[in-house]
Amino acid sequence: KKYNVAVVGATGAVGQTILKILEERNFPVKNILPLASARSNGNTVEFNGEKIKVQEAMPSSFAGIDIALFSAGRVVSVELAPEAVKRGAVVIDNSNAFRMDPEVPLVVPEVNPEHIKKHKGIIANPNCSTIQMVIVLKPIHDAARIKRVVVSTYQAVSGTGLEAVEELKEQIKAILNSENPKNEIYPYPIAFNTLPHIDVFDDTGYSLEEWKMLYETRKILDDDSIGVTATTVRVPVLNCHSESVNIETEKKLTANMAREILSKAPGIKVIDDPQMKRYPLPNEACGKDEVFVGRIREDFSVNNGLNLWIVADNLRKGAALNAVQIAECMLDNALI
Ligand code: A2P
Ligand code: 11C
Repeated sequence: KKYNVAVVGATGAVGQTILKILEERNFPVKNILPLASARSNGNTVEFNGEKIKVQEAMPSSFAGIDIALFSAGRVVSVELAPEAVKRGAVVIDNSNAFRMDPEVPLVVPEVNPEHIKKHKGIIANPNCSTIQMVIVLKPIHDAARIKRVVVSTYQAVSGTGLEAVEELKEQIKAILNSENPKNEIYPYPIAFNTLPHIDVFDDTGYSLEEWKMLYETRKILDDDSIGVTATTVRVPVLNCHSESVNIETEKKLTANMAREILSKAPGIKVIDDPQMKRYPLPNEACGKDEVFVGRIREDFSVNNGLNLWIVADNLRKGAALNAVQIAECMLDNALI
């Protein structure tokens, strides 16, 4: 059986990656419908070697659609996802619009595939920085019960979108030409800089990106007892998020035990040989599907602590790939 698939935000960084991944994985697509804003009228995207016209997303676009993959931001999801569901589509939504809705499963297929079964039309894709972290936390939690996580992120500009990727490139050129860098997307130049600011701040002093790492992790791991405290930082990397993660567990895990557990876990590749200068790097993770883990070592400042370094392609596993894997999981379980 083949399916009619709509990609909302098909001209964007994640949308284009979704199209590529549907092709690569031979997803059973009958017809593909690329949707974007009115600005993209007249544009085309490529799918399986064909140029396909982009259409403006509107409620009527979803008539006859079986699966709608949304990645056009929160406002578009809030407005159009319920319209797609009304017309019989299953929505896999990459925005933060529905993630914390108790009626909406929040899924990483390697971690909590069973949650998909409870869906009522919408399944949420977690935030990129949460996805790569929970893939690693899950096997450690199963083995030793995680009490608390302290995470600092080093997030690439592709997480913001294509305009941010352009902004970084332009700023690098400007600075190397001794010109003043222009910034529109971020409050300060990101080139040759780091910004401890991702998404909006609230009156606690934390940013929404930092809260997502707590609340999404608890929902995915189905355990509200886990503490997560985060500092999320934008770095001048084009693609792939990195994370320094400190984990305190109830039971003791040595670094070797953790390495062993992680090397057997789904979706993970351990690269951990510091003597040989081998550790995960954004430029090596780019274009890859796995979540890469290295620098696995004991935290000797507490009884049961681990430190590790996690890198993944935020456009792929952090967004597009995870969304397509959710769709595949639904097909495998006859949920569509
Ligand atoms: P468009 O290219 O027409 O603006 P990115 O995250 O890379 O910035 O991409 C955002 C994606 O969301 C783009 O595909 C963009 O389409 C799409 N988008 C933005 N606003 C809307 C809207 N109001 N309706 C549908 N798609 C939208
Ligand atoms: C970033 N994590 O890297 C963000 C992008 O909640 O879906 C995704 C924001 C979200 O900027």
